[in-house]
Amino acid sequence: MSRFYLTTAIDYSNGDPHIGHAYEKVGADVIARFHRLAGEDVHYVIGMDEHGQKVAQEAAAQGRPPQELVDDLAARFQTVWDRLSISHDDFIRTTEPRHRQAVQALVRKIRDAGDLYRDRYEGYYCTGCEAFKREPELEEGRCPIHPSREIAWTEEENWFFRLSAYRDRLIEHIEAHPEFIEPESRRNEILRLLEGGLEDISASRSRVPWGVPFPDEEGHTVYVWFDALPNYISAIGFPGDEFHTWWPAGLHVIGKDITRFHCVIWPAMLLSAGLELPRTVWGHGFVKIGGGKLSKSEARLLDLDQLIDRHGPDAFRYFLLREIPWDRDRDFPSVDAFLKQFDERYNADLANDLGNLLNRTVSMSRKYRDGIVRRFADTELDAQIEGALDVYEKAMADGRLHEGLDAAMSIVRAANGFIDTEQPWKLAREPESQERLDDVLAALVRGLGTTALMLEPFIPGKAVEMWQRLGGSDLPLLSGLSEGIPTTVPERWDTVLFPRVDLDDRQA
Ligand code: ME8
Repeated sequence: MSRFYLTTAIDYSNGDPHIGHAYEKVGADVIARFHRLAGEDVHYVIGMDEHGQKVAQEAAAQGRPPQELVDDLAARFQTVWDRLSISHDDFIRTTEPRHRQAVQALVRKIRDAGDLYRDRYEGYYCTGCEAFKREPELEEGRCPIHPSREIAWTEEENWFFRLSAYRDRLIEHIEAHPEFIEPESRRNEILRLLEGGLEDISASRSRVPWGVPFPDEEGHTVYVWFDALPNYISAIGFPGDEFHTWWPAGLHVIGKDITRFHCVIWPAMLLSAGLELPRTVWGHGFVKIGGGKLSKSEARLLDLDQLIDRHGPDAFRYFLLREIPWDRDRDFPSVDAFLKQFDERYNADLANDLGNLLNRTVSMSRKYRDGIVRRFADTELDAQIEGALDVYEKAMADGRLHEGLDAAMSIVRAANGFIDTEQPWKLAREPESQERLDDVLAALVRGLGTTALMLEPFIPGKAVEMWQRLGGSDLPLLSGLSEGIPTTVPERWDTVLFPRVDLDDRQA
């Protein structure tokens, strides 16, 4: 069985989970679930980035010990991920002993390779990015990504990592393996950055006690990015041999703001330590409101628990992936516009198109055939189902999740059109059309069963429910789909899959 190791960014423990975090974890979960459906052995890891100045400052602002803050936030994030059915196999926290040991082992390997040296750092530091900044990167003395934060002038004796030595090897690797950075726009950004040259970076901090102790260097901690990036190997047992079960990773999913860390610094660290590089780093786009980054108040208005309560967890997962392409940004004009779009999508796609199709199919199958599904010949709908399944498998394997989702929903649209043209209620009255009626009903059941499987990565709970309403029990793998389509549709359930909401009554 082929293995697929998939990770997301580990989230900073300095505030509540927000919609950007949810988008990333759900998107990666869709990928994990798709690979499982394809029969692969998947290991999906998410977690928390709990060290560094940003977290220490937040704890100080709240007057609490940092460990207490990060424990609370880890529990809070995990509760939301459970509510959203994120199917991760592990949850790594950078304050865990297994992580500390792995980071120290990696730092030692990099030092043994001759890539660490002591020097004095003088320059700016942005706590928002947790990164050192060069003068030309600042705008009017501030970080353009975190303009509300003060930039701190920093002077410290540090350990430096010889990043500059890896520039040529990184360019060669990216050119020889274009799939290393996806989508293409991100690859081009990184190539431009590398062409501009690389400077060595600081790998330790002497004034930030909240971190992993730097090996054999009293008073220094490991710089937070040097600590965070190795989570991808600490979670699978590095430096123990078991780490080779999953390494190299198949895919690191991250946001576009941190591609530099994942496509330059991380691979350079791995090369220095003599470890293999991940196959692909995917830099997804950003959820924006009003053209800008999510502000704190917007994030609060788009509270994840409330969004999940609004139409249920699956509807929220559906909306995120339906509206925000996996390879680009998506800007909503305002919080209200976001909510309105969510409600409309819910009613149009899930309550009407999908929910009604299921209802109609089940009732007609019961009414005309007591639920027995019989097929004499293929119909036009069967051909459309085959075509959609092909498009889906290719799009999903390439990470075009929005196209995969659209392929699944194209079956729903085709099936609704098919009912309108075939008019099964008329066929039922015509003695000469009885075989056609069977074929039409069989194609509808097959269409919905196929859609349920294709939608499982996106709406895992409702997909199983759809499958059961058609008479199935456990969902099959993609390879077992054609033999697995249910053949006896049970009585109608008295609940609806996605109850319609009355939009006039709803306040945003
Ligand atoms: O960057 N839309 O943590 P983080 C989409 N700890 N994605 C978004 C987003 C938005 N509006 N806002 C943030 C960190 N993200 C580091 C990562 S990995 C070794 C360390 C994404 O909590 C962001 O791009 O700031 C990142 O991938 C993830 O959420 C966590 O962001």
